Order: sequence, then structure tokens, then C-alpha cells
Amino acid sequence: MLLRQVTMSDKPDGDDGTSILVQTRTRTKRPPLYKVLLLNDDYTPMEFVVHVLERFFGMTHAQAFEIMLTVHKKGVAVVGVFSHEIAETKVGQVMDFARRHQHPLQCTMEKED
Ligand code: TYC
Repeated sequence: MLLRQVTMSDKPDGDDGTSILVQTRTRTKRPPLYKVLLLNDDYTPMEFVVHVLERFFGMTHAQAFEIMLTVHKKGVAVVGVFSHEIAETKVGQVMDFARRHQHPLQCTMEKED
């Protein structure tokens, strides 16, 4: 919200020495959201992917197993939607964890429409 003082320069006649405040609504844009995607590959063990989904995305074992199967069958799935900073952190955590365990699991992020 922007406060603009309206004075006699806006209203050249009838100066009575007073002024009023006019509120102008400024457009507030919500920050964009990012989908975090998990990609299928032929080598990462299913149990490892389930563990990743439980550990970094707070899923129950049943939820994690279901999403893992979706990725396995369809090739990709959205595993969460976050702010840019949180999405980057999740992608980094998954990629680090996969690399440390020598699995080729890929995790990426994409701006939501
Ligand atoms: N396709 C893998 C397998 O058959 C399992 C897998 C699922 C790998 C999901 C990655 O994001 C993934 N072992």
C-alpha cells in the first residue's frame, strides 16, 4: 500500500489549508512456486528411492512407495511444490545423497505455471 499526500498542487483552487491522504493499492505478486521432479533410471534401487521420499519429502512409507512406483512406470513425477529456495535445497539434498551412495538418481526443479 502506497500513501500519497494530496495537496494544493493537485487541486489548485479552493485552498483551505488542509490536506487528505489517499491510499493507492499497489499490485502485490506472490512469488513463483517450483515443482520438484524425480526422474526414473534403470539402476537406483526402489528401496533407496522410497527412503529418499520419506527422508527429504516427509512422506509416509505408503505414500513414498506409491510415488516411487509412479516414477518407475511413467518416468517422472512431481514429489513436491515449494518456493525457489526450498526447492533448490531439496534438489541439492537428494542429488548429494544419491551421489554419496553412488546411485544415478536424478532430481530437478521446474517453475510452476
Ligand atoms: N527403475 C528403478 C528400478 O527398477 C527404480 C526407480 C524408481 C529409480 C524411481 C528411480 O526415481 C526413480 N530399480
